[in-house]
Amino acid sequence: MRTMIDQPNGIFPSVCSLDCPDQCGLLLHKEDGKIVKIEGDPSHPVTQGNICNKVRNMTARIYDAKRLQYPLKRVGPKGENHFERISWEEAITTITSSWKKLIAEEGSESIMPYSFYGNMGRIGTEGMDRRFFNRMGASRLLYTICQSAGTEGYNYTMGGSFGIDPEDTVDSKLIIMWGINAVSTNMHQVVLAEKARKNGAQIVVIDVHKNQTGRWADWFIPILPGTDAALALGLMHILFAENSVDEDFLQQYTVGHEELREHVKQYNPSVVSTITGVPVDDIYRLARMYGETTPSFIRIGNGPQHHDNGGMCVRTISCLPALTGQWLHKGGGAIKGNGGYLDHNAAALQRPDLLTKPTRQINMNLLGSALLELDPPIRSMYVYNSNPAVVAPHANKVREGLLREDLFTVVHDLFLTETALFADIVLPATSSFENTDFYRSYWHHYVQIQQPVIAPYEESKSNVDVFRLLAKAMDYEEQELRDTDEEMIRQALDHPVNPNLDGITYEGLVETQYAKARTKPLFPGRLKTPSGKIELYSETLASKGFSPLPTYTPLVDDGDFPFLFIPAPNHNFLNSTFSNNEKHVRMEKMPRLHMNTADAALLGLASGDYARLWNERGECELVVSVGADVLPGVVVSQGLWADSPGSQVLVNALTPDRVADMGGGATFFSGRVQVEKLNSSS
Ligand SMILES: Nc1nc2c(c(=O)[nH]1)N[C@H]1C(S)=C(S)[C@@H](COP(=O)(O)OP(=O)(O)OC[C@H]3O[C@@H](n4cnc5c(=O)[nH]c(N)nc54)[C@H](O)[C@@H]3O)O[C@H]1N2
Ligand SMILES: Nc1nc2c(c(=O)[nH]1)N[C@H]1C(S)=C(S)[C@@H](COP(=O)(O)OP(=O)(O)OC[C@H]3O[C@@H](n4cnc5c(=O)[nH]c(N)nc54)[C@H](O)[C@@H]3O)O[C@H]1N2
Ligand code: SF4
Ligand SMILES: [Mo]
Repeated sequence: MRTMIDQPNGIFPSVCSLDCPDQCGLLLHKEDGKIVKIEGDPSHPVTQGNICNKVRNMTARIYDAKRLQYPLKRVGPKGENHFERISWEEAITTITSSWKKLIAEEGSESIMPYSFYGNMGRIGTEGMDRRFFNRMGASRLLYTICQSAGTEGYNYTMGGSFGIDPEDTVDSKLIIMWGINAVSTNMHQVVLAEKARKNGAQIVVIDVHKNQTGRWADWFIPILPGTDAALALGLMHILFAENSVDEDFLQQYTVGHEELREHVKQYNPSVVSTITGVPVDDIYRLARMYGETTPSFIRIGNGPQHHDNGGMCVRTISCLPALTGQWLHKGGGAIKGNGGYLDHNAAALQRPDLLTKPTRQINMNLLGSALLELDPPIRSMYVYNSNPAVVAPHANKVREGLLREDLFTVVHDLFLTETALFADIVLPATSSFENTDFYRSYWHHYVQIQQPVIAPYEESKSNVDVFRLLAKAMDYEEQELRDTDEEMIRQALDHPVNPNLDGITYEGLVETQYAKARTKPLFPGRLKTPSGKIELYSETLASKGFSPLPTYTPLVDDGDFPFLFIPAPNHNFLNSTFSNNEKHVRMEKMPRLHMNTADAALLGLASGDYARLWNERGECELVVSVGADVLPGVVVSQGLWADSPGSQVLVNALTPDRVADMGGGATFFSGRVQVEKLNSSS
């Protein structure tokens, strides 16, 4: 059969592999064997041919002259970009002989994988890699950097990552974007909300920064960072006090509503206003709007959960739709994440049974401490699908760890990332358009497939191919370490306990490119919580030492610095991806620090000035943008910018590596900083 690779010209279906809820259908235009244009696939039911600028310009990344072409080995000091070309054979032999020696001398737990979702394809991110490291008995990474606090919090209320079908949100009459910069990070939710708006829906945005999403709202509500749980409790206070709750729904589908009614009496609007910075009148206005409007929809973003109290915060917000019985109405309810609907057979894909005895688990948010303080130490780290030197919190500590001479580091990536500069061996990775994999969105309900459209770039190899090679060189004989891509996809999709996937097969996906899971609304129905109902009161939380009822807890004291620092994502990068591609950097211009006019005046700062930010963890320098987009006492940056020695744009140098209340989550947005004007001469 003629594959897409064999056809030098044509238009071929594809899927966006980036870590983005939208998971767009794509069409790749090929001329003379090269991708010349990327556009949206108009036949995709949710994304309907619209894609973001990042990916429309992605050909520039795929064929960027800086892309890695062949394996490299380090020939000078760590971190200083002295590398020499080597063959794949030499690379694999160097890695596996080092690992064999380490396993014999210090045990397999001295080796640690580090990865995330730079490519969301499942066999490449949680397939052959997991099989390999399970077979080895390596230390295990806890994948906590993104949404784990909020996911755990939401689960206590709702029993899993289940919200409403986003396609139904066109019917919503009130849409609250709560801590999500959807214009940049979930653009098709914005398209759907626009359709709802045409039918009369109001759009409210609650955020610490009036960014592009705040500007798009009908009503923007600025809030102090880390205080959203208090606002949600204040809304509940008013809803109960004014009898705007749906008693029938509470009776039938929730547990703990009587306890909650009593509990929220303490969160009266004036108390809540003092905590959140939201005026009392606005708290009433929002509560009444919410109490009176059906169907209403809350899109819960990642912002509020990247805080010390993030788990409980999301747990609290997710109680709101139950109070007014929204889940029974099409277009009513909430979405935090919808991953639960599309659960594939993770055990068949990852093969945890290959791990013969449990090994230590390492929270990826504590990478710096893991590299510097663990005993027995990590002696080798294998990084793929991620760029921890830039994206991980407390970056200076991470880099100090990466500099250890006795740490053998391998980085597999498409580019010589900031992390790769610390590597002993660098391996070139294929782009997703060169691979076979399957994809499942964590927002819409479609499973999609990627088949290779172009041949591997130069000597690059996919994650799965590299792990097959490593397994062979380690003399691991198991068949599951030799399975083909196709076999692995079949194993993952064969998941009898998730009937939503019934009928979704490898053949079907090859034929149709995408398939919608057989999902149905959550209500009427039984949730996967212990009671089967929405748990406004959670015994499970109580048993873990938390308040069983939704509660506001202030952020952890992060020292005596005057500003809370929110280093959020930006529009034209995806985490650190694209930060090294000229076109995307040009679109984003420069890293800025948004600051309130009153604060700037006290510091003698004006828009365009350089400011130095610092705390006990590190420092960075950003160009100030002064205005009313943030409240006093808050400073916001956007984007994880590429850094080189002396560039001082590493925002994660300032972020704390404390873990959140739940899920071992990251607390990127709970750090404090000092800000000062930089002399133009420095
Ligand atoms: N363009 C683009 N798209 C992306 C990404 C990207 O880097 N760039 N990253 C992808 C990934 S991995 C993820 S996880 C998602 C994340 O996308 P989102 O869910 O949008 O999460 P964030 O952008 O982290 O933060 C959302 C908003 O929360 C605000 N915020 C911070 N703290 C608080 C708070 O205490 N309360 C409230 N109410 N708001 C707060 C920030 O100002 C920001 O506007 O986006 C994905 N899509
Ligand atoms: N300050 C601050 N820090 C943050 C955040 C924030 O909001 N603020 N957001 C956090 C969040 S939500 C997340 S999810 C993390 C994300 O952090 P990461 O997962 O590290 O995301 P990226 O920076 O996009 O890096 C992905 C890397 O994978 C590589 N890659 C892509 N495809 C493949 C492949 O097929 N194989 C291999 N081997 N490599 C591939 C890319 O080239 C890129 O270098 O960052 C976190 N860091
Ligand atoms: S990054 Fe998101 S919006 Fe852009 S093409 Fe990919 S899935 Fe679509
Ligand atoms: Mo993320």
